[in-house]
Amino acid sequence: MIHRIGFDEAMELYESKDLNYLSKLATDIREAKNGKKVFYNRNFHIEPSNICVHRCKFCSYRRNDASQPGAWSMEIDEVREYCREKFKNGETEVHIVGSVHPDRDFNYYLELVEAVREELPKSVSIKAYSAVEIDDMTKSSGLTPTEVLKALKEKGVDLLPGGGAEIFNPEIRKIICPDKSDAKRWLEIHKAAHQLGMRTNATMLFGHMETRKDRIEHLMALRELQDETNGFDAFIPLLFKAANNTLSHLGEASIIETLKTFAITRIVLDNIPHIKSYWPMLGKDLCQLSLLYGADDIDGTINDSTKIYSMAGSKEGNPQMTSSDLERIASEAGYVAVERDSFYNELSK
Ligand code: V47
Repeated sequence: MIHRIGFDEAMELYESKDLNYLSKLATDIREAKNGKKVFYNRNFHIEPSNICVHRCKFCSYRRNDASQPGAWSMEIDEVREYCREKFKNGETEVHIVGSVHPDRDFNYYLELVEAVREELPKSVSIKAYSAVEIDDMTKSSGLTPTEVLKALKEKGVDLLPGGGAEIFNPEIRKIICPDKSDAKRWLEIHKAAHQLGMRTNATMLFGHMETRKDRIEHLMALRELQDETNGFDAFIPLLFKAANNTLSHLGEASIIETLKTFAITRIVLDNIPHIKSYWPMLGKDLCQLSLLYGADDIDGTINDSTKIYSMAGSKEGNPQMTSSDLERIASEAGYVAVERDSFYNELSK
């Protein structure tokens, strides 16, 4: 049994220049938890709109209103058509992530889930919405998080994605996303989901203004909630991409800092089973390398259905991979790719 790491020890490891040692520590933990398996799923995203009331400085995707170039907003029928277009190869998950649209109310989001549920087979899980979107739904409906989540669950939401966590430090949050749900609210919404028996993910946006200390504190807040609820399945370190946003001048974290962050994440989050390496944002090469620093999940086939990262400068312009592409990424790193469903049940071929 590896002992639980404290803040000072985590900081010390982060400062270490011995990348091989960090890789070894993280790999020992990932192999104790997940053996030689690298999980992936067949999935696609629905991004219903990029028109958003929030002004997050790291976001390259958002637009103020429909008149701005590059803005879009899907009506329910368009969402239905999009599902028919994207569902092709036995996908098992659809991930809905959008924006906090100024003119959409709670009913729209319920109808959207209902439409997706009707268009896709029962074997497809619906992962929606982020805690920030759910917080907005509580405001527009006057309901509590639990009531909103219950209603979404009834319409067909199976699990929650990890978006909107950014970095929990209030001072940094005040600068990069001043007007959206704070850390306390994000954690409260995930806790409410866990109490309803819903599995959720967690994220951390790193490589902008935050320090290593902020990152470790973020991880520890997640670890504390997980001790209480055990509702998180996966943690996704999201590398800040710097193109076309108001934080572009900050540049991006180096490859070494990124790999160290994966390793520290795996070491600190001893109670979260999976660390997901999200290739549409990292790029395929860095995603593959992260498998040697604690990651055990490479998410999905995507089918060219997300724009958030390409708009922020990811080199994966129209992201899509086949199962064999994902299997190759895992096997070259010395691992065995295993297709999973949204709840990490292994699927046989
Ligand atoms: O919260 C926005 C991030 C997140 C940028 O749960 C950016 O399986 C980098 O949460 N550079 C939304 N990141 C996406 C998300 C997610 C992604 C993949 C898998 C899962 C999951 C969840 O995207 C936002 C924000 O942190 N983001 N802009 C950017 N410029």
